[in-house]
Amino acid sequence: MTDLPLTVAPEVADARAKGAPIVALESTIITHGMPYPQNLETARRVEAEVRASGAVPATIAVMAGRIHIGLTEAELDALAKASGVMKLSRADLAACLAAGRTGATTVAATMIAARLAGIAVFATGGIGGVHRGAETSFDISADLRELSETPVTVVAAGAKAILDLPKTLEVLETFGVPVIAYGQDSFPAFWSRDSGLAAPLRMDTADEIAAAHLIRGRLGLPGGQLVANPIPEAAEIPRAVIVPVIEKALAEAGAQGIAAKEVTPFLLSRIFELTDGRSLDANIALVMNNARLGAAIAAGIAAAT
Ligand code: PSU
Ligand code: MN
Repeated sequence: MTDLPLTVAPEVADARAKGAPIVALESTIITHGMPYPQNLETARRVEAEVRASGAVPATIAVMAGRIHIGLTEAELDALAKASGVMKLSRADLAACLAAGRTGATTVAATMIAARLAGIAVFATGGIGGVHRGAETSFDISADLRELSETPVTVVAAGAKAILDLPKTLEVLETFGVPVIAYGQDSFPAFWSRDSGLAAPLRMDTADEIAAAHLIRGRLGLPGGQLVANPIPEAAEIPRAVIVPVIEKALAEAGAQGIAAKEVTPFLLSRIFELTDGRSLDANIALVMNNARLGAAIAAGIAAAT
C-alpha cells in the first residue's frame, strides 16, 4: 500500500485513525454531471452536509497521477473549472495514474479508491446502469460490476430513467448485489420517488443497512450494497414532466451517434438544458439527502466496529 500513489487528506486520515465515520464522494458528478459553477457549489454543500451529519467527507479524484482521498478547497475549485478531465472508471484508473494525469472518478472508480482508503460508505446522486437499447449497444455501466466486487455501500437516488431500469435491476440481481430501497417498497427513479418497480429489499433504518454491510463482510461475500434513497418529496419532478424530456434527449443522442463514455454526460447536460435547470435543482436536493443518509450509515458502521 505504501507505494500506491495515494494522498489521504489529514482530516480523513485522522478520522480513519479514530474509527470515526467517513463518507466518500465521487468527482465525475462534478466534472461531467453538472455545469460550472453549480458543480462547485454542490460539491461544497455536500461536503458541509456530511459534516453537519456527523461524518467526515472524502471527495475522491485523481490529481496529477495521484489518487486523492479528500480534496482541499483549491483542488476542488481547480477540478470544477477544468476542462478535458478524464472520466475514470475501473478500466481507466491505472492508465490515468501511470500517465500522471488528472481524472474524475465515477461510481466504480470511487468505490475502488474508497476501499483502498478503508472507507465503507459512499454517497452520490445516481449510478450508471444498463442503457436502453443495451441488447444492441451492449452499453452496461461498469458501476454494476463494481458493486458486485468491491465492498462499499453506495447511497444513490436509484437510477435515472435514461437507463433501462428493469434490466438494471436484473443485472444487479445476477451479480448478487443487494438493492435496498430506503423507507419504501419501490425502487426510486432519481428525479421521481417511484419507478413503478418493486425494490428487491427494503430497510427503514441506517443502522440496519450498516448491520447488513458488516454481515456481508463476515460472510466473506465480496461486493457492496446499493442503497436507493428516494428524492425528497418537495424536490421531486413528476414523471409526466421528466419522461418526455428524457425521450427527447435519448433521441438526440441516437441521432448524433453519441456512444460509450459520452452517453451519460451528454444525456445529463441535455436534460439540464431542456428543463431550464429544474433537473439540476432536483439533482442537488437528492445528493444532499444521500449525503445525510450516507453519514448515518457510516456512523452505524463506526459504532459497531
Ligand atoms: N448518473 C447520474 N449522474 C452522474 C453519473 C451517473 O445520474 O453523474 C456519473 C457517475 O459518475 C456514474 C457515471 O458512475 O456517470 C456512469 O457513467 P457510465 O454510464 O459511462 O458508466
Ligand atoms: Mn457506458
